Amino acid sequence: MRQGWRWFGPEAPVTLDEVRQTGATNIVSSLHQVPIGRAWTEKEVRERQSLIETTPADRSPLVWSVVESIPIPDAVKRKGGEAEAEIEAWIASLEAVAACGIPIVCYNFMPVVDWTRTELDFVTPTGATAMRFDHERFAAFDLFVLKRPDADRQYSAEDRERARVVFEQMSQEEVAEITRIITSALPGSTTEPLTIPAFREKLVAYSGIDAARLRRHLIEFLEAVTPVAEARGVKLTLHPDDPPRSLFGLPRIASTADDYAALFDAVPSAANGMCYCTGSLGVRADNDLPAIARRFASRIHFAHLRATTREGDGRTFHESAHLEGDVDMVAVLRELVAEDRRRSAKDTIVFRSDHGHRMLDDLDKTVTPGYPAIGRMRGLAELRGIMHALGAPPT
Ligand code: DNO
Repeated sequence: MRQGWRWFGPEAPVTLDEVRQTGATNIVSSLHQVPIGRAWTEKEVRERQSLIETTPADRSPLVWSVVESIPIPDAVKRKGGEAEAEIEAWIASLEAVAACGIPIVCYNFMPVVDWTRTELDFVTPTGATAMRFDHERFAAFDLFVLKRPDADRQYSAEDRERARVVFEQMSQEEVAEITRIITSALPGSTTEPLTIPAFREKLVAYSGIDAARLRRHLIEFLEAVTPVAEARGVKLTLHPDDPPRSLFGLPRIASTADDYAALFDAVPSAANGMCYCTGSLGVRADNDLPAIARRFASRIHFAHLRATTREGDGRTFHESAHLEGDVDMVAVLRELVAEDRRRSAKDTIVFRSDHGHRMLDDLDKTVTPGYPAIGRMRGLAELRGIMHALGAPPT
C-alpha cells in the first residue's frame, strides 16, 4: 500500500518538506483555490503537480497520486438547471487531471453539506483534542438555530426535548461557534460556506428529492463520467457519507455496503471505485468494516484510515486515536493488504492516516481542523506498524 498524506496546498500550515519527514510518499491534494463548479485547466493542475513533484536536492521524491476531491456542485446532485454544464465542467477537470497522469480521483455525493461535526476541539482524557459529532447539539442547531420547517416532524418528542434543554444551556458564543462549524464548511469540503438564509434555500431546493432519486442522479452522473475515466486510466473513488446517515432530512446514499453495491451493479465500469473510509463507515455499528473491504476489495483504490468511538445510543461519536475506538484496524488492514498483494505495484491502494488528534506543539499552533501534523503522523506510524507486522511494509 502506498503511504499518502493530504496536503492542502502552498498556504497550508504543513509544508511538503515536513510531509517527507512523516515517511509519506504520495500526496493527496486538490485545487482548493478554484471555485466549485469551475473546470480545472491542465495548466493549473500541472503547476500544482510541479510544486509537489519537483524534489529539492538530497530530498526524497513525492508524487501526487490522488486528487481529493473534484467537487460536485449541488446542481448535479439535484439535477437542477445547470446540471449538464456542471457535469461537462467536471469532466473537463477530470481530463486535466488525467492528462497529468494522476491516477485516482476522490469525490462525494452528499447534498448541501460535506463532512459534519459539532465540535472541533473536544478534550480527550490525554489532553489532546479531537473532533466530535454530538447528536443533541446537532439537533439543537437544526431545530432552534436553523429552524428547519420539517425538523419538528423528523425528531422524536424525546429528542426535541433534549435538544431544547441543550440549546437553552448554550451561551451565545457556543451558538455562534456551532453555527460556524456546521455552515462554514470544514477543510477540504466540497460544498460552499453558507449563511443561515442560504442554507435554508439550499434545503428547499432539495424538496422532493428522496434517496431513490438522488441515487438515480448519481448513477446518471457515473454513466457520464466513468467512460471518460476508464478511457484515460483514472479510477474514481466515491467517499462515504460522513456521518453515514441522513442529516437535515436530506437523503444520503453512500452510507452502507448495500448503497455501494447498488452503484457498482448499475455502473460496472472498473473506473467506478470506492474511497474506503473507516472513519465515516465505522460510525454505523451495522457496517462490518472488514466485510466491506473484502466484498469490494477490487473497487478500493484509496483508503482513509481512522477510528471513531460511538457514545451513548451511537448517534454521538468522537474521533479516537487511530488504533482505538470502534474500528478493528488490524482486521481492516489484513483485508487491504491481501487485496494489495493481488495487484501490480503501480495499482496498489493509496491510503492516508485520516484526521488526527491535536496534540503536543500543535495545541499552540494554527492547524487545519482535523489535519494537524503530529496527530496524523502518530496515526500513520501506528498504521505502518500494523502493515510491517502483517509482512507488507507500506511503500
Ligand atoms: C474530510 C474528508 C472529506 C472528503 C470529501 C471527499 O476529512 O474526508 O472532506 O475529502 O468528502 O469528497
